[in-house]
Amino acid sequence: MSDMFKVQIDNFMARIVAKNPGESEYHQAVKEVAESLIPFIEDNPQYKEAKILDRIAEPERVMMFRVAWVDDKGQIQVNRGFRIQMNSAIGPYKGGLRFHPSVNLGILKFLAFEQVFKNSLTTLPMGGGKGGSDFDPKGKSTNEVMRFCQSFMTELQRHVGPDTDVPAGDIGVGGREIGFMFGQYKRIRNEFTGVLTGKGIQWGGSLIRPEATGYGATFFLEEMLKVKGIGIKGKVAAISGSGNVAQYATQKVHQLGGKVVTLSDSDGYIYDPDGIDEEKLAFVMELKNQKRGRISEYADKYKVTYVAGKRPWGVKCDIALPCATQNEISEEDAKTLVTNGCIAVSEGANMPSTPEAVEVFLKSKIAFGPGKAANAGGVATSGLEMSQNSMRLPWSKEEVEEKLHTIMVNIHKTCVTYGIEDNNFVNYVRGANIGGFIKVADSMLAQGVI
Ligand code: NDP
Ligand code: 2IT
Repeated sequence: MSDMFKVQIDNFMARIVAKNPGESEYHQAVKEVAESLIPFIEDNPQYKEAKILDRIAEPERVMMFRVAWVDDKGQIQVNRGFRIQMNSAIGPYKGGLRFHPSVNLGILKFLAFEQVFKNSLTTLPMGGGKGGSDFDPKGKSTNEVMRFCQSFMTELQRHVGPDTDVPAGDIGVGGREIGFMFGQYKRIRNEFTGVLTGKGIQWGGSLIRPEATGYGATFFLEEMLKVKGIGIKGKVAAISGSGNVAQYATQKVHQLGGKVVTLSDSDGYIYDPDGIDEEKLAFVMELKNQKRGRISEYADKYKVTYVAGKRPWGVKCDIALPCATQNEISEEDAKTLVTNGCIAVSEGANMPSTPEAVEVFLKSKIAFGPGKAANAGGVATSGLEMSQNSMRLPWSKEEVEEKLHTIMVNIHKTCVTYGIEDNNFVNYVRGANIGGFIKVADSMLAQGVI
């Protein structure tokens, strides 16, 4: 990159850091995008004159609110709730809700920012948003989770709606929490609408939405491998996490003939050299989604290795799908993966690779699919859920999976269009950032200075 661009990026980032102090994840996400976009904007001065990059990095609106609730012991608990309405240029704000003790403004702003580009890449009419709370669902009873969700939605309902802002799940928010929040919204507003996605199938949900993020990340991986003339069949996969995204990535990799040998949670990882098949995955799903236990119990049950306090990136693999959380692949981890022969990384999680790890992947020319492209299948299928809610007609499993597959193939094509470099190397980071940017930027131009 030329010195001129480096100076422009540094100046832009100095403004971002000064305006958003202490929000390190937000700085990280914006910098990655700025590095792709500043050279592109130089060639497309209409965006520069309209200060699109400065505008896109400033949320349209941020809500922060108190969420008080009563625990099972009768004690009052106080959490903080958030909703970031980042960009509505191409549709109502759309993006998940995260419940995790680490949640803060900077983390949700990074997620909302990435969501703007991701949602644009899906080709569906969805703006970008994100929200959540520092509430920790671990160790809470179902009644406590319900009371928290009801209190959270009592405030959030003022800010959302099917044509305004449509939240969904993320870490710590799955079908159970969406149900409690939907119930409270309906009760307060007296409206049965598509205000949330990820709903239960009997009350407005879409088939394949639970599967969509993990399936989509695997379809994206498949497309990246196709460029190299290979498939998933016979490949050994390391997957992190053991929640929604990890579970369905495991299922799809297995269905396509790959062998998933690791899963993890925040306490450690399991290594199963024989691979995680449908039966073992059913055990994981019951363990995680019903019993809400720890992944170490898999090692007890199937007599395999459990490594406490570590991530799975030291395990030899051909392909890697990080599906837990941000910054879970360090520079060292990335070097280990590449040295061990890993040829492709598809990010099921949002920003799981540190900037240093991304650099290692790009330099070593392995196929690296960044989250805003690779995990867009989740929100894309949320978009399909919104369509079905508007029509009041559901689609079949096959129809939704086919649409999801087509969307992922097209996102891959967009990334190739804008990310192709010398010797046919595809820089998916640049491809996703520019490919996601153009539609949002052009819509902002058309809608005037707002
Ligand atoms: P879940 O809550 O279902 O699962 C999260 C998994 O990641 C759990 O195994 C959890 O372990 C682990 N994890 C969470 N935080 C940490 C941490 N700080 N360190 C180590 N492990 C951690 O969430 P999802 O599967 O829905 O989300 C996973 C990732 O995918 C997130 O980055 C999310 O933003 C992203 N994503 C999700 C989409 C969706 O549709 N759900 C769509 C697109 C992206 P533990 O149980 O111990 O906390
Ligand atoms: O990060 C994400 O894309 C999600 N958590 C899914 C968002 C959605 O609205 O389905």
